[in-house]
Amino acid sequence: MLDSHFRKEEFKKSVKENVKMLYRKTLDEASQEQIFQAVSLAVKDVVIDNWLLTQKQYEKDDPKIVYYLSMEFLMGRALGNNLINLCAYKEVKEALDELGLDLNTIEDQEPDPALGNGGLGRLAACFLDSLATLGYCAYGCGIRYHYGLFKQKIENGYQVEVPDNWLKDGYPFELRRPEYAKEVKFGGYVRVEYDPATGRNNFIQEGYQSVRAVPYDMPIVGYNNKIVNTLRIWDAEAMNEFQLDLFDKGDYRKAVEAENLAKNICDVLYPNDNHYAGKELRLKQQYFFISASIQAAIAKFKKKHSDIHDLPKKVTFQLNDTHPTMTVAELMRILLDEEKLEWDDAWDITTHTCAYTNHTIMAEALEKWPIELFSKLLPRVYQIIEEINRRFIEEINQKYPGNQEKVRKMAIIYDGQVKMAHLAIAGGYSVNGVARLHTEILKKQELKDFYEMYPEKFNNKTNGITQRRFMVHANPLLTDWITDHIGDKWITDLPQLAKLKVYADDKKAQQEFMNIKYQNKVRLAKYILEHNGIEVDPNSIFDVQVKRLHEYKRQLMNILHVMYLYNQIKEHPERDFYPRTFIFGAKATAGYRRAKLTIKLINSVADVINNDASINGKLKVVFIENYRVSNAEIIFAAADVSEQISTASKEASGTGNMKFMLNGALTVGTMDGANVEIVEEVGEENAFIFGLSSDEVINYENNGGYDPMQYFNNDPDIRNVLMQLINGTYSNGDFEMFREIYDSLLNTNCSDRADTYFILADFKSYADAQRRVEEAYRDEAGWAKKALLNTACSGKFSSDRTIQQYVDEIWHLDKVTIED
Ligand code: 26V
Repeated sequence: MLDSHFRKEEFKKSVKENVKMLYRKTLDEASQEQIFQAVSLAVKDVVIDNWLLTQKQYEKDDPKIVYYLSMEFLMGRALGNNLINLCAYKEVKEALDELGLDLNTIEDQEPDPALGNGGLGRLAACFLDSLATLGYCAYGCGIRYHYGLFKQKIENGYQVEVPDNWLKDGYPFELRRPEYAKEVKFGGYVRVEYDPATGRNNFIQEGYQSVRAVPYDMPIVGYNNKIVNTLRIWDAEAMNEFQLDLFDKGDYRKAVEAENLAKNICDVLYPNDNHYAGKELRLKQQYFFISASIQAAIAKFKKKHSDIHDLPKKVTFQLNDTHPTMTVAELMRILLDEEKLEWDDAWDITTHTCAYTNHTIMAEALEKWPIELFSKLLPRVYQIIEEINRRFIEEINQKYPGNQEKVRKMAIIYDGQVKMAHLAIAGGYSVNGVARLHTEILKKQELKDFYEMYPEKFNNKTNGITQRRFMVHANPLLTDWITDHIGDKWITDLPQLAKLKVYADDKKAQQEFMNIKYQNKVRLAKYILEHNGIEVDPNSIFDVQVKRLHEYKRQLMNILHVMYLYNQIKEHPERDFYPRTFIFGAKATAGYRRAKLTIKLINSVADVINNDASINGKLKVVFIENYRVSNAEIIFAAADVSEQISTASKEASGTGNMKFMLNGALTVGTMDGANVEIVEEVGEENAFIFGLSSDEVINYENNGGYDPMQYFNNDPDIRNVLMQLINGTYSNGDFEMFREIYDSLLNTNCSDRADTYFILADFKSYADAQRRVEEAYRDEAGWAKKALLNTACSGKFSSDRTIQQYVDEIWHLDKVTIED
């Protein structure tokens, strides 16, 4: 399907026109950035036609809508992706070639919209792509942060954070929609007023400050189906009229306060990943975008439907973790105070409209807001939560008479705190984990009491990724090769990749497959040279760990193992050692000291090893600065080995693991998160599994008995490596630089338990898995077969499959096709 707007001549004309109109320039005078804007505008023109068409169809069909509510959408660049999904990439590339322009260079002008931290935000972006591609009516709802996730610079081996001013040149793929603005109220108090007409109390919020929420819409282009959905992100502005009103009354201070309140709500994405900090501004952000989104959703519903009781038939609010849990209370507020429903009615509607996804079992990520803070900022919402809590405790008491322990563990408000996960579970009809193992741990451990009370709410939805971005856009060579062999249906039906299995033993196919991998490694090597100034050998094994830096993900174990290998090579220079390049990419939350020190350690080890001529380049270590969606695409395509080495039970799913697998990398991993299902699909012989099981880890955690000192005392290899942390080997003789890391592994005084993440327990079995990697890689045909099988068996991990399961088992949406 080739849209008429992408007839080359017309497209070329449109680009030239745009450059003229926007900048009063001719093509050869325009900068690459200006050309990016002009090309994007030409693409947007086509997208907008389909956007209108889609909205018309929705208007006509009135399908059920899912609102995917998320504090984060880690979208990555839009231009290339839109061209892929419009099936116009190649045509546009040619058209631009003919104008003497390079599409890759133009794509590189686009800032990465980085409105997310990591896995949870990127998953939201993949889901939007799949929803549009499968033809479901869906809105992403979020926040238009003016500054996305910080950019990372490495200075002297340390991470330095630089603000990400992604909007500074204007973002061509957003549309401001002031006509849909909503008022959001903060603070003040609640006045109760008896209404004789209804015989009920009215609850009126007074003395509050208002913020105007203005939506910006971004198009979400479905693949080859003319569907364009909407990501709606809200920006905060001062309420001008309201302000004037206050000013008239002489309340200047309040007017200024309201203005300031609006100013900073959308300033910046909180850069924490898996760590709750309890900041007031974050609570403001949560209520801000939820109130605006829910108001807009109800207004839209009421345009077509007269009976609010039908809401659950037409709308689902999916809560992406607990961050949007305010939805439960805000929906109750609207149903009670504005729609004037009785409590039971309102609760029935709410609990059939909201659904919650849990993305982590890390205790430090659980959101618990102090009552003080909450009730001051959101007095009416807090009142409603109190009543939800009162009734919920009643229910617990009915089910477990006299069991105070249950109340203590399950109450929504307890110990002066509002527990958002408990509210999300009580207030919704579905609770899901994001991989089979994760969901089982939720049911058996973290949320055991809730599972016991509401078993019917619990379900699993194993994560997935979109092959449109992570294969078609990221890996054009492999895309063409696959399509040459099995046709192109896999682009919307990933399990078709299984048809590649017949080529696993085919010598020619193996060679072609590995040759493509080689070319992608050359591409990455070039990127590394340009951006890091390090030369790497594309013939070496590319062993990659890219993800947020967190102790539970154990980048530390990886670099300790590199130190161990280096020792081995120095001690046994005569031994055969297959050249290896260890590649890291990771951002650490600014305040996370130990994570930042781990980055310094990786860079210090890299410095020593990369500059040691005596090892003949057998080992290289690269830390790729500013890991993000755009360079991720280059990295996944080039990886031989995928490091998925979290402490078992800690990684809810992982999604990078799936991107590597799709691109033919072999997993070195623990039996954690979705790794379990990856191994199930590809076979244990095509991965390198090691380490404690989640049961073993949980058992140690519950019953004690783990002593890292034992490993230190009994294993000279481990002892050597640890001593090098404090003997200056990697710190120019400074004994103190990495002492904290050393202590974290051995010293019980510095945390409640030393080596919280069982690095020493798993070290040797990790090293053994890595030995197996080397051995396997030496067998060229054997490796090619394994790599090819990883791609062939990755069909399950498409977000298309995940979304279809959400639709079938939670959302029950209607499929829409565009008639024209
Ligand atoms: C949590 C928090 C806690 C409160 C403060 C700020 C903040 C910011 C982000 C998060 C999200 C952490 C949860 C998360 O990203 N989980 C990841 O979700 C992925 C998608 O389901 C999954 O693949 C990863 O295993 C999981 O770590």
